[in-house]
Amino acid sequence: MFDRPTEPIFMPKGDNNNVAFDVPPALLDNRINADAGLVNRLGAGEADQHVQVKTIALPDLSIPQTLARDQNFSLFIPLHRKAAGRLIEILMGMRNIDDLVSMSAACRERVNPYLFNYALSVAILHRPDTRNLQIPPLFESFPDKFMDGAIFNRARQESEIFPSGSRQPLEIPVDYTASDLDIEHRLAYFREDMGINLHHWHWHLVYPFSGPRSLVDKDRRGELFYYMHQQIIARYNFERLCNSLARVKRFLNWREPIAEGYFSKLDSLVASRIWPPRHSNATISDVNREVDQLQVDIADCERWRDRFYDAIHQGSILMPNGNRELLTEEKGIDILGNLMEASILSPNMNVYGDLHNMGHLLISLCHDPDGRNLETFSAIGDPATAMRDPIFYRLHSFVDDMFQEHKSTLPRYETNKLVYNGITIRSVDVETPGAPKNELRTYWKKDDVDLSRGIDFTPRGNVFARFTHLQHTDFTYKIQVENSTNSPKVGTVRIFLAPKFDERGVNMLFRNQRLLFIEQDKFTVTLKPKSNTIERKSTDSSLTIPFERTFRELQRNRPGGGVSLEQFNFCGCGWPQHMLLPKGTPEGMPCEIFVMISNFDDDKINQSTEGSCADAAIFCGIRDKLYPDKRSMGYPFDRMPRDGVNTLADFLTPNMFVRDVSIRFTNQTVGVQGGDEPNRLN
Ligand code: CUO
Repeated sequence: MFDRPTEPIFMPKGDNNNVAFDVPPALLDNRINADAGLVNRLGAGEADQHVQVKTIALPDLSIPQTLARDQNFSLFIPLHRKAAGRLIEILMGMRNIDDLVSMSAACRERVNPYLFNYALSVAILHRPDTRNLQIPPLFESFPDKFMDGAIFNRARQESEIFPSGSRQPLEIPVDYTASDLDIEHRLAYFREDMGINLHHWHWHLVYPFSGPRSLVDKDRRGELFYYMHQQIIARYNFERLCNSLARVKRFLNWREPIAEGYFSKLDSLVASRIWPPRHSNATISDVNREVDQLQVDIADCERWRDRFYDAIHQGSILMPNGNRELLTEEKGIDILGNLMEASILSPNMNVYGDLHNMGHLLISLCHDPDGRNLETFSAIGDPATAMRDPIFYRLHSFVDDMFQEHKSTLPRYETNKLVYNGITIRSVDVETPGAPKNELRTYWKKDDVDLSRGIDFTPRGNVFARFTHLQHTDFTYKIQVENSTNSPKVGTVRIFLAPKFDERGVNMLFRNQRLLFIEQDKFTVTLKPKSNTIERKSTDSSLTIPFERTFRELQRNRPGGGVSLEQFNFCGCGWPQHMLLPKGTPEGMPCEIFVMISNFDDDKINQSTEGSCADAAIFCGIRDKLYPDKRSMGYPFDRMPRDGVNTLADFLTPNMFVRDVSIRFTNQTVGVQGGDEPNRLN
C-alpha cells in the first residue's frame, strides 16, 4: 500500500517483494476501471504473491478529496487536516484487517498520495490489530522529501542502463543546497540529516494534533511538544556553537525581513514541481488563499501571541465559559503546549488561536500569500521537511521562549527537590576506544538508501542513493557512586551534555547554560550499600533509536546484513543514534557532562512497559503508556535556579557530578562498510 505512491495499487512490485493486489473492478477508480486491459496487463503473472481484495461499500470521500491528487499536503493547513482526520476515521473504523485492506485499496486511487500515506500510517500505528505491523520509513515512499531532487533523473538513467545488482550507488554531495557564502549552510549537515527529519515526521505521526480525539489525547502530549522541540533548539544551538555561530535569534518581529533564505532543492514527485524556495530578506504577508480555504493575518498571530503572554503572566487561561483555568506547576505546561501548537486539545482556540501552526504556514507561503502564482508552500510548511530550513529554528525559538516565560513563573527547585539523601556521585568519565579519557570523537560516514520503493524504475530493482552523515565513535559512561545507607537504593540516572563556554568563549551563567543542556540518556539503577560502578554504553541511550531502525531498508537489502522483519517491531520515533553527539571541533569542543541520580520514589510511574517499544522514551514516550518519568520534562534544568545559584557549580548537590569532556571532530569520511557498526577511527 505504501510503495510507489503515484502508481496504481494493482501493479506488482519489482524483483524482490513481488506483491500484487487483486482489486475488484468495483473498487477501482473509474478512469482506471475503464481501462480493463491495463488491469489485466499489470495484475497478471508477474507477482509472487497476490492479495485478494474484497468488495466493500465505498464511503463518502468528499472531504478527503478536497485535496487534489497532485497537490502537496500539509498538516498545518486546516483544510488538509480535516481531510486527513476524516480519512483516519474511515480507516480506524474498519472492523477487521480484511476490511482495512479493502478500504485502503479503494481509497488509495482516489485521494492524494501524501494524505493517503499519512492517514494509513496513523491508522496502522493506532489500530489494536495492526499496531505491530511496520510501516516503511517515509523516505522509502517519498524519497523526494528527503534528498536532492537532481538524484532522481540520474537514478532513472542508472536503472535504464544497468541491470539490478550492477548499479552504482548515486552519490549525493554534502553541499547541494547552498555554498559556504551562506554562513547558515555550515549547519546543513544537521538540518538536512535524513534521520533527524524522519524523527520529526515520526514524532508528529505518533502525536498527531488532529484526528479522532482518542488518538490525539495522549499522556502529557502538550508538555512533550514543548520539551521535544526545546531540546531540538538546544541541540541546534549547541551545534551552532561548534560551528562558530551564535545561538539562534528568535523570530520575534513577524513584519521584519527574514535574513535567512532557503532553497531546498527538493522536487515533489507527486506534484511534479520543485518546492518553492525563500530568498533572503523575504517578508511574510497576510495569507488569503482560496485554494487552501485559508485566511490568516499577521495581526491575528500577534493578538494570539499577546494573549499567551497575558495568560502566562496572570497564571491562568481564559476558558470558553468565561472561567479561568490555572496554569499549575504540574499541568500548566501541558495545557500551554496544546494551546500553542495548537492541537484539538486546545482548551480555547477562539481566544488563543493556532499560533505555531500558522507560524509555519505564513512563512511557508510568503512567496505566494494569495495564491496568484498557483504556488504551494515551501519546506517549512511540512513536518517532514520543516527542519531543513534555518527559519524553523527561529520560529521554534520564539515558541520556546513563551514556554520558558511560563517556566520562569514556577517555583525554583530548592535543594530538597534535588538531593538524594545518602547518594553521592564520586566521579564520571567517558571512554572512547582509541581516544584519550573524556574525549568524544565524531567523523563523517557514508551510507546508502534504496530509492526503488518510492519511484518506478524500469527495469525494476534496487537503486541506491549514497549520502554522507555525521557519526561518532561509540563510547561508555563510567559513573562511581557511593551509597552511604545500609540498604539498596533505586535511582534514575540523568545524563546531559552542554557547551562549557558561550559565543565569546567565556563561562555562562547557569540560567543561560541550562537551556543548552541536551539530554543524552536516562535509566534506572539499583545502588547497593557502599561503592557502585555504573557502566552505560552510548548505544543504549533512551533518547535514540539505532541506526538500523532509522535506515532499516538499507540494512535489510544489504547481503548478509541487517535485521529481520520480526526483530523490527515498528517503533520509528526516536532521535537518530548517529546524531547523539554534536559535531564538536577539530581542536576539541570544550563541553560539560552532567550526571544526576534522582530518587526513584519521586520519579516512578507504576506501569508495566513490557514489549512496548520504550527505547526512545525521552522524546517519544512509550506507546499506549504514561510518560515514564513523573518529574517535569527537562528536570532539573527546566526551571530558573534557586537563590544564590549563579553557575553550574553552585547548582550541584552531592548526587550530581560534572565532568569536562571534549568533542573532537575528525574530518575524515568512512565509507559504506556493509555492517551495522561503523569503522572505529583511532
Ligand atoms: Cu514539530 Cu513546528 O512542530 O514543527
